[in-house]
Amino acid sequence: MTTADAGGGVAGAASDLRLPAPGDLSSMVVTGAQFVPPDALYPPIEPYDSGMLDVGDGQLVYYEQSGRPDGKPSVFVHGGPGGGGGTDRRRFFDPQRYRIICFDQRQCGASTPHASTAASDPTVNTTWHLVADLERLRTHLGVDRWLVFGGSWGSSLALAYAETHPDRVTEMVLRGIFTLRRSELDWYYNDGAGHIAPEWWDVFCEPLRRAGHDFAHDNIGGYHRLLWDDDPAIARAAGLAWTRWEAATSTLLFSPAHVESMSDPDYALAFARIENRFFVHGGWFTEGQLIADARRLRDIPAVIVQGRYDLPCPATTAIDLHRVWPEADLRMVLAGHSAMEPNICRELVAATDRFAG
Ligand code: STX
Repeated sequence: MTTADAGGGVAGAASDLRLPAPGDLSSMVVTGAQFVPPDALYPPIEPYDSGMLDVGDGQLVYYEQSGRPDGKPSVFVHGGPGGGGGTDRRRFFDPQRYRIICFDQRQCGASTPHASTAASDPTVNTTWHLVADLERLRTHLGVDRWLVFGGSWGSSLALAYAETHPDRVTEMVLRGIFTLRRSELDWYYNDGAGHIAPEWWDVFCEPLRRAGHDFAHDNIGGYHRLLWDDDPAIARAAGLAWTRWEAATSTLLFSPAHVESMSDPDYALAFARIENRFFVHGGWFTEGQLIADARRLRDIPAVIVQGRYDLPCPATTAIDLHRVWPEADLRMVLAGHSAMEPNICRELVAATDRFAG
């Protein structure tokens, strides 16, 4: 698209690359107080148990349990892929009624080895490894069946898991539906969402421009080369630009604090490397697989929460999923993408409350 060619032109060492600080562009976009209403989430809690599960391939997966040990089992499947970590994810469930299980997917969050390091082997991290890890975690914890909660990539992995093991899933709570079809990846990384957030699209394009990338197609492939460049300065700058694009476009009202929260260089590099590689491979799905196979889920009670103005994961996908799974309760709300959007977190908590029994 045209903005890819704007503003660049001066060839320079990629290590000179200067990315705007998270707040620098805030005067150019719609901003506003972005807050989670104080009573929308349950209060912060600490886990009563945590550990590192050996899932093979030299991989240790961090998990934790919070809430009520004899409560209704639920598993929180985080997004990205690569967006592990954090403590607010525990707060979507009533701790008096739920046994809340959270984990960091391979190579991100507290799981090791971390994707930002040379020790990590990207080839042992695919969707189907993660589906197997969920089963390993379930049996390790002695859980028979559980509620599966996931937003964004967490919805993709939750769907892949439930379509493979439907008998293990009691209910599903899904948000910001994402199924990695070609059209979804093109919208967000090639020619689509950049028309709505051109200032941040320009930041996303800058590392590619520096590398002489041809913007006619395949920005994901272009980034793949940069994120694994031998020069750590190139890889790190690419990691930040890729991740900030997502952070900046994930809230309906631009939030510098949200961008800042995803700007730790190790976090950003791991997030970008894992996402990028999964997207290069289309998630190891056949085109349209997750939606076609959703017919296997029709007996599972489910709520789908979708922000009408979700840029990373536009509403098309939630609507397409709902067409093959009309029994699911689709709640379209005035919001962008993030689980912390006020209208989204309210609906998510209402859904877990409804399923708490
Ligand atoms: N990736 C969308 C996704 O799964 C295209 C996602 N976006 N942000 C997140 O996840 C975090 C909230 C985990 C940072």
